[in-house]
Amino acid sequence: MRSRHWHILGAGSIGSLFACLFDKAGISCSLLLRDGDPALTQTTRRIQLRAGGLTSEHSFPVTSGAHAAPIHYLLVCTKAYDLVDGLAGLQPWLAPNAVVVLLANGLGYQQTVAARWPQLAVFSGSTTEGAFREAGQRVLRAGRGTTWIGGRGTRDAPDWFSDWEAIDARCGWTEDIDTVLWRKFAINCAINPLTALHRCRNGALAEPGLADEVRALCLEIAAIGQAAGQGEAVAGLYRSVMEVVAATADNRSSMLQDVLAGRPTEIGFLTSFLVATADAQGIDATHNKALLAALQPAIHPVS
Ligand code: KPL
Repeated sequence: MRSRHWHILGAGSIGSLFACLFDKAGISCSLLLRDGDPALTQTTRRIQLRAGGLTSEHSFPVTSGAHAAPIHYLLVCTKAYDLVDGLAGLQPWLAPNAVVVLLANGLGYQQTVAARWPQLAVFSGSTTEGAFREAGQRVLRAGRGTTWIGGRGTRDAPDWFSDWEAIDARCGWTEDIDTVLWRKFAINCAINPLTALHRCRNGALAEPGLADEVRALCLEIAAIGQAAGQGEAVAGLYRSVMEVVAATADNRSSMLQDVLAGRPTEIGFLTSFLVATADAQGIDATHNKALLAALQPAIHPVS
């Protein structure tokens, strides 16, 4: 009999996917909404998961932090720019030593969380699962990926990780989550802003004109990574990026989806963080700075 109950903050496509995978594995979980969210008038949410031609239906309790307290196991799948505020809103309802797994794109918020909540057991994750919301609460699992979780200074997987091993997904524990996060960050820096700028699917980055831009960006990102002590994460970056481009050719990147939906983007936790890292190391970031400048009209459209 399992006794752990996971709360999921951020029921977008990835949060919904993991909620459904937990539910399928018999692991209890609920969806956390912020105080004042109009959806709190519902007590349950039904999510349909379409995967491999099959559709399954899942029903989850919907709750606010106050009603969920004390929260022992929290999975945060918000956008990077919502993560710190989301966690701050839940802070009063977290049990001392609560386990918090952060599964968002980008870099930068991890340091903020560690500095602000040193008492929490914070872990980070990185996933290449592909999911998107087809309509309403219907989520399509577009591609199976791998999810890595780890925490600084935690060599062996804690007991709670057995929940992740029980779900129908490739999940691994890593003692070097920083390298995993940096590698995904570098890949996202090469793909997401360019696809948002050119409003193209990932596959278009393999076409002649754009592939040269990707190569120039990768060279620069790799040099910045090297200078920041992340040589292992950026080794063979262009090849890795092109593999992801091929594997996700039909996808719209998350940043392009944000731009098309008129939402804020995660640029502050991708290219802006990269450029700040380059400046701190005294490394050239001409291509990424130009990309950041070119993107401004797309990410802050004048209405
Ligand atoms: O992680 C992604 C994203 O869009 O955020 C990639 C891997 C680029 C897939 O689209």
